Amino acid sequence: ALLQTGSLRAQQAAVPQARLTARDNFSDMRFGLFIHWGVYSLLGDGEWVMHNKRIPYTDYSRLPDAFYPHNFDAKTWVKMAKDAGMKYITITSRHHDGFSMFNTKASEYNIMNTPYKKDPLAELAKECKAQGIKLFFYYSLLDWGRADYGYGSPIVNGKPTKGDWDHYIAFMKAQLTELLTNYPDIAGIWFDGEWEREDVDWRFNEIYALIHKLKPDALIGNNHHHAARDGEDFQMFERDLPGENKAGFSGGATISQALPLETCETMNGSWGFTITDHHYKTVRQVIQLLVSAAGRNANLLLNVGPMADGVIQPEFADTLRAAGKWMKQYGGAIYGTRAGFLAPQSWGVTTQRAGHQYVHILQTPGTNPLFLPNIPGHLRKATIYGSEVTVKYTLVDKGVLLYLDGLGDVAYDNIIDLSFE
Ligand code: FHN
Repeated sequence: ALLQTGSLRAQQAAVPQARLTARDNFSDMRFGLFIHWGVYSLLGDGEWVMHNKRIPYTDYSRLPDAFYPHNFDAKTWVKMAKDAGMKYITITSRHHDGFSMFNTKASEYNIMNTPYKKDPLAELAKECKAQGIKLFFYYSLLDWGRADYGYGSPIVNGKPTKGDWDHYIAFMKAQLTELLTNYPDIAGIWFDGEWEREDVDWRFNEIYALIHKLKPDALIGNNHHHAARDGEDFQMFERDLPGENKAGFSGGATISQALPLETCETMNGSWGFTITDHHYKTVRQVIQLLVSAAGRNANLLLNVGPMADGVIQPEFADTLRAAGKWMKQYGGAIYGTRAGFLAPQSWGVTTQRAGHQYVHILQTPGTNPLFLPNIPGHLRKATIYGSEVTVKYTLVDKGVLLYLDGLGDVAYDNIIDLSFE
């Protein structure tokens, strides 16, 4: 059980039951597909191409004229996620380039004004519902192109000196209202880009209240790289497991004890489709990341950047398929679990569900037998997960010595299932 301080309990008490349940269900899912897809996908140089290559907005905004994803098939994408053992999808509805990948009345700069003239997010929402997958929308707070955002202008008294901040906030509210009403099954919003302007008044109290009013069980996450704030329902860690700071983003973020956690990572090194990026993660790396996240109480949101034609490149699809095979066999030690009794170790992690602690051995430990201190209760048996093969053990003091001989038949992760009375 999570230790809760008085103030955390008070915060929780103010949150309606529908949202608390949705948060719990969110954690149960453990594995999701992140999708970065937009007009930038045409250039095959990532979603930051406009900024990185200093492409003037007027030039960049000709890309939509060429956007026609003739191979996009929502059914294929959702099935791919499902076969990978993923339980949800989070897709870019609008990224920093400001282009809306959905049918919006709030801006002309949207997918309906491409030759495609259709709303892929609507198709995706329909398919997700049909195939029982949750759908979240990524939404960028930062906008490189809109005049009212006034990109690059200094902030004075909580507002940018150029642009029209009130107008921009109203625009975002209008779009969020569309996203939460036109896609009624939407599970939540994944904000990003706040870090571009730390000193502006983002009016999150109003924005979050609007979202929760429109859909009381919608979950809000904000990739601001700080401790979670009031009104947020889950805390994400970009390219880091909670508690790590490899990516240099989450150094200051204290890990929420009350909220679900999520780690997002990419299949290679890029979010949006990048033709030159062949740094594909292996199946082993993906599984170990997923397990390491679960052992830290976090979901893994694993990103693919589909090509402009709507196809998810085969290198990604293959890995997802293999991950799905693994999840089918060992998902019982991942889905619906929480971080186990033992804090993450150099050799691996633990996850738990009622009556069970799963010991995931990801690297050969330095010692055999392996000592686990302070086991939670009376150990009834230890087996190799998913089999009747017993693992020898001796109880010592309040812990257990596990004899690891004969392990190694589980690819990527040796899971020992400790059953308790
Ligand atoms: O700038 C974005 C980036 O393009 C991508 O969307 C990632 C995903 O976590 N988030 C931002 C960087 O913090």
